[in-house]
Amino acid sequence: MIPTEEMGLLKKKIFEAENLQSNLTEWKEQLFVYKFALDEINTKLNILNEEYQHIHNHNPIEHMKSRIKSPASIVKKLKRKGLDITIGHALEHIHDIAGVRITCSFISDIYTLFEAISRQDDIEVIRVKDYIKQPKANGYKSLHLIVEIPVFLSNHVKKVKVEIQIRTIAMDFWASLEHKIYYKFDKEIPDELRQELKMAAEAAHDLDEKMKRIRDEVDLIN
Ligand code: 0O2
Repeated sequence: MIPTEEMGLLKKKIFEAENLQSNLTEWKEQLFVYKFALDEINTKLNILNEEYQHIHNHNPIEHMKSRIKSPASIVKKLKRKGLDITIGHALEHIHDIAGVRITCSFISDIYTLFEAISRQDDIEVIRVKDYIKQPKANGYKSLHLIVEIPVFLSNHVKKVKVEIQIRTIAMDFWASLEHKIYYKFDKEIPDELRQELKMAAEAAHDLDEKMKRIRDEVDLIN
């Protein structure tokens, strides 16, 4: 025979588990639509890339990777923003639940893509953060767009936000390493390493400039 107090605790735990399960099911249902938004954006970007290849004999996109943020990362970001953990807050305040990262060879490709994306009638660019023109203090560079795209479901149309990060290969190389170091040192990068990263960001920028000059010279020959 289980004592009344223990029985009460057990019932509470079962209630919490059932609640968590139903929350998780609701989260999964709400997040499902972000996959469709990513499918649409990926198709649009592939079309742009192939069209440029066809017309200009040049691919603005070197590499493209998309992902849906995991519920655990969404919860972490909500906590970081000091918000209660609800699906409503996630949908309203987390703009990178669906994310695409594009790497380009040249800085000019980044703005070519930005303009082409902005010209599409069914995409609304709702926020632009240009960390290339205004890099972050640590040296981070990238162009971030938050766009909204309509997803046509069986009985309604849903506007879904997608974050698009566009950067050169050199910027991406830097950002991947900095991201690893940031988490390895639990977000407190030692000063010396911070300085080295800053210098590496400048070297990455120099490389981008040098590659552009070489390409321009080759274009003059052809
Ligand atoms: P993680 O770990 O990559 O998932 P917002 O509420 O949208 O205004 P947010 O999301 O911080 O605030 O906007 P921002 O500045 O556009 O940054 C979004 C993403 O850009 C980050 O996602 C990173 O992926 C990347 N990013 C921004 N700053 C840096 C940086 O200094 N170094 C590196 N390596 N990446 C950066 P998350 O979810 O914050 O992080």
